[in-house]
Amino acid sequence: MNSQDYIQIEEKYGAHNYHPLDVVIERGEGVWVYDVDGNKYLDCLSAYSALNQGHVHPEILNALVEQAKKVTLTSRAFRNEQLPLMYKELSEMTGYEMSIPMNSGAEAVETAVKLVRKWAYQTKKIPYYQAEIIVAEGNFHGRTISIVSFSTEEYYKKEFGPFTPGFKTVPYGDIEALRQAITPNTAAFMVEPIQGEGGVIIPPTGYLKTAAAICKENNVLFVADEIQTGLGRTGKLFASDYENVRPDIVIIGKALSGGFYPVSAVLADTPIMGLFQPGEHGSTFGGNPLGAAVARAALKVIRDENLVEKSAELGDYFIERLMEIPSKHVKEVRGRGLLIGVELLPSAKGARRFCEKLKSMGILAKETHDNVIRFAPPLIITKEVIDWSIPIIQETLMME
Ligand code: IF1
Repeated sequence: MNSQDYIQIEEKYGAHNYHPLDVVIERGEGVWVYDVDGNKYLDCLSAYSALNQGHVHPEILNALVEQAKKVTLTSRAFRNEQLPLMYKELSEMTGYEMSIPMNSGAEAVETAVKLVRKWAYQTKKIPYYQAEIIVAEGNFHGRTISIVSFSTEEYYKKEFGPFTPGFKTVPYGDIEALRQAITPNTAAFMVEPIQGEGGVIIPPTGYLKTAAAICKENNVLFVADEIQTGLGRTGKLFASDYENVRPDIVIIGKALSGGFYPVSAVLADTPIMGLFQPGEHGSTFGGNPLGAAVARAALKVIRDENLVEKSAELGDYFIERLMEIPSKHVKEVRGRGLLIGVELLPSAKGARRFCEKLKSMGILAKETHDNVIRFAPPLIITKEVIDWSIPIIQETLMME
């Protein structure tokens, strides 16, 4: 069977909730993927930053295989010997006293929302069910009903109502709007330090720091969704580190598993995380020994291979080289670390056709928001591979 055969089957039997590039991947290794027709591509999406450690990292693979031979799932009705070590290593790496394990990013966001509300009633003493959470316009936090309830993108929520109340939106990057939105019933401000889906939007310098300070003044929790930006992607362990902000709650996912297996987590100190009581929250698979073993290995690779520093260095280099491309289509090249967006002018007529062209020349990248090409390769990429990619990206951006 070739690519077209697989695509036909997929279109017939699978829900049409995606419009993928027509490349049928059968194998991945490091920064490279191979399709069923034998073509090789540089992966410049990294599964939306879940593959910071690269495809099929041998150490994470080994952890997965070895753990799978022993025990994969205990449920949280019993304890297992991997989860305590994951907790401890996460705490040592991030500086947060406690964490709670989930699976998908959206589940971790839901968990953070529950935690924030619990804190609002128990600690802040907001009257029952009046707690409000402020979020930013253009946010992307996942796809559950509650999360799409506070999305500002029509196509993520249209026809999925009725929606969950208790959320307020303010423009991203607008400190005054945040200040004014806070009421005595505000429990938290939840924000992406860089908006990924929004088109790699970096807020004005000082925004996160001032927002965190305003939260502190008003006894409002500052919650950072670092699911996409965290664990080295932006050249720091967390993107919040750029402004020396230590959020009250941090949400991570994606690269926490190196792309092997869905593992997410919410991090906080004991006065907040300690509020959850037995039975109040959980998940069949969350904290299972296989996921915990994979996450431990994924974190170890980030540490041992200095992926945070690599992301910072190679990100700067990649951005510089992209900026040198004299294309009439480019409005702006921006990014932090290896989370890079190339925004095109309206006259370029959309980013999709450039992504198609890149694909035909061996680079997989994904457009976001119609007019931004996102370059986010695994953090193990080398200068040599970036040098290989630049002429291809240049030729693509120079087309009519
Ligand atoms: C899809 C976007 C990226 C996220 C942040 C939570 C989640 C995500 C900041 C939920 C997920 C994904 C999911 C993926 C597309 C993607 C995405 F373009 F839609 F926005 F990465 F840029 N918070 N992001 O970025 O995590 O439940 O998916 O594990 O196809 O939905 P999840």
